[in-house]
Amino acid sequence: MDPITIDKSAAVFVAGHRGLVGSAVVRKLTSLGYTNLLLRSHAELDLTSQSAVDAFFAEHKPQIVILAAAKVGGIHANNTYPADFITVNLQIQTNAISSAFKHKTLKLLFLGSSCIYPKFAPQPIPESALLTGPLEPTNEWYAIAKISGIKMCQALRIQHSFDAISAMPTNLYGPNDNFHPHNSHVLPALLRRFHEAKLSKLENVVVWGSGTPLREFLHVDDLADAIVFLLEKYSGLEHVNVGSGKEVSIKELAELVKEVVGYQGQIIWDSSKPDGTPRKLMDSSKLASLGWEPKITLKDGLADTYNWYLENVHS
Ligand code: GFB
Repeated sequence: MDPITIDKSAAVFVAGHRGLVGSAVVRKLTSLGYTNLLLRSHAELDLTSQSAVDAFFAEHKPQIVILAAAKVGGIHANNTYPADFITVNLQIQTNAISSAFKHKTLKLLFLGSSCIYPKFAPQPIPESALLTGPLEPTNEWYAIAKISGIKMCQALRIQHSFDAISAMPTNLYGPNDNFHPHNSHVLPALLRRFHEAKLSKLENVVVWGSGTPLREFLHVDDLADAIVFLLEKYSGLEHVNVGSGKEVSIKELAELVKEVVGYQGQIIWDSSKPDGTPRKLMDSSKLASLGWEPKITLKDGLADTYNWYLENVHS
């Protein structure tokens, strides 16, 4: 199937437009001149309600759907609320994908996560590693939901030629991230903890785990760029990894956040907290071969995110 040409006036439904990914996609589409974005807050449209989602699609008939709505969280939230992570994500994606198909959406992009891959997948992780081994237990519930989304897109493409593609981003960060002290991902959690420690003149900051896990981080504006690139250029069965290609240890990340925030105290490691998967670097060579590459370095992205946090969350 060849990629369709997307008109800038096409009706584009960005599900989850207030979240980290959705808000970045809206910024990107707006800057490119897309004029007909369909945006609904959670209060306006409950994506877990099949009847509400179907009525929305029946009325507005979105031509393009970017499925960036999901229940997400860091290692602690995933480990603590497994029922919420599997149930809510399966509901949101099943409702949106099936209604998009039923109401003849021209193209849908489903967003997954690098945690779909086995805990001990070969590194860097190629797309072909999917379903080749057991998942990381702390986030298998979320991962199973996301794997189901990929498979649903593939099944609809095979059986009905529905143009649904899936992108698998690595660990993301940026404006509109969740800065909750316990339920967020490591990068926003540390930005907040080091900032508050600086203000309170604390001597120590506690960071979870051993510091040895390796993670790859991508600024969400780079992801939004890749999403639009894939919508315009890709129409294939297999999902596509979207990473920065650069990995850092959690210890290196903590040092970098400390530097960006300007905190002077010590770091203490809490080994009672889980490390999660030891390493998670994606092989994004497929996307590179299509002609896309990331632009934002971790240091620049961290500084940008810290500024956003200062202006919008905590001053
Ligand atoms: O960001 P994070 O929760 O995501 O944790 P995962 C990454 C690493 O940072 C782990 C350590 O080794 C944590 O132990 N860490 C250190 C911290 N301090 C903190 C802290 O204050 N908060 C957090 N959250 N971590 C998630 C999955 O796994 O990755 C999700 O649970 C999703 O499902 C996401 O896939 C991208 O990379 O471990």
